[in-house]
Amino acid sequence: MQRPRPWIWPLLTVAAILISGCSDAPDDSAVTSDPTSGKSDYPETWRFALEEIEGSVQHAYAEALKSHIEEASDGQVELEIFPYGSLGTSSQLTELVRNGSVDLAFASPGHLADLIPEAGIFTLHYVLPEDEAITRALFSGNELTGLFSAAYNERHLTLLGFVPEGWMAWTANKPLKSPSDFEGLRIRTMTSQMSAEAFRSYGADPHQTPYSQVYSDLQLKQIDGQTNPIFAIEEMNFYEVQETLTLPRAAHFISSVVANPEWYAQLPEEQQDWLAMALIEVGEEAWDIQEELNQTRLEAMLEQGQLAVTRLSEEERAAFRDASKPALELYLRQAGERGQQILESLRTMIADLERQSASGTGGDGN
Ligand code: 6CS
Repeated sequence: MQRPRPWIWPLLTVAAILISGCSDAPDDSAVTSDPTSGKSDYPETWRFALEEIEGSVQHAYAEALKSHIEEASDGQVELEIFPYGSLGTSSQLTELVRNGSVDLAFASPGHLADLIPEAGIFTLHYVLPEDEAITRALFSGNELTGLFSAAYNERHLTLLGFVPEGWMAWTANKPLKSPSDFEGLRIRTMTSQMSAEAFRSYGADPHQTPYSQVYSDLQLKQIDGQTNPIFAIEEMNFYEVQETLTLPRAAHFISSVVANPEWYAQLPEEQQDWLAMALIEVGEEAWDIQEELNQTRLEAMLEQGQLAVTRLSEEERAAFRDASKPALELYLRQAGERGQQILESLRTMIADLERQSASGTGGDGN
């Protein structure tokens, strides 16, 4: 499938200006309701901005959310999806949802952590468990989301949930098996200070750039490597301009789904319920969506025979875990007391899930 590349950013600015000027709030004169059914006779449109292109995990998630909401509302609500490339960079999307130009958006902590340092915990390495069933349980239910709600609210965002999108892989032109392999490596990271610090801790020279710039920077040799989940490395064609893929099992790519607080607050209770129900249902499907996409995209890249894959041993991972401490210290400095509490709560939740798993009692993260 031909995917968009290169990116035409000036057009996006125009699109962002256009969308900021339009509103779906119905003009009173146009509203006609059937008083017997309580239904308005026009569909209401909710605008959902994505940080990823069509075919991605976020796009599959948004399509699933769309069908759940449209079905639950019997067509009274339509979800309009704006894939990456139609509105702006991740940071710009966050601004669009904060100012109400879009209603819903994906906001990845890797970009968001400068605004919401508490969310930067997901940029840290070796904090989330290696066991995927435990990670899945951790992200199901509302307990984890609840830890971050106040931090998001204070920065004018309503947090609706976190979406895990798979393990982050490292690509470069050499295997990255020890921190010394990172010495001086110009690696592209997401734009927050914490994203960069995770690799500066290994001795790398991080370049914090938008997603849309990564391919050309690799092609033009402005950078030596980058980090992203496997499905993204395939669909953004990064594998075409890289020779190695290292699988360190250090961090998952986590994104968050956010809403504009005023938009969310003015939704009738019934619509908030449709949204809440759809988020629960799609949240359960999201893990399978990412697992399938990451698996099939890895196979597709391997078939092309262009990338050499390295999986780190436990010993090699331990060396990175030791070297990652400066990034944890930056998180604690920037996220303060609440960040410390989030870290402790997260560790307690993981330990509880590990105990339940070891004793065979399971657990769903609630
Ligand atoms: O690397 C990035 O910037 C982006 N990566 C993914 C997989 N999703 C969105 C994010 O902006």
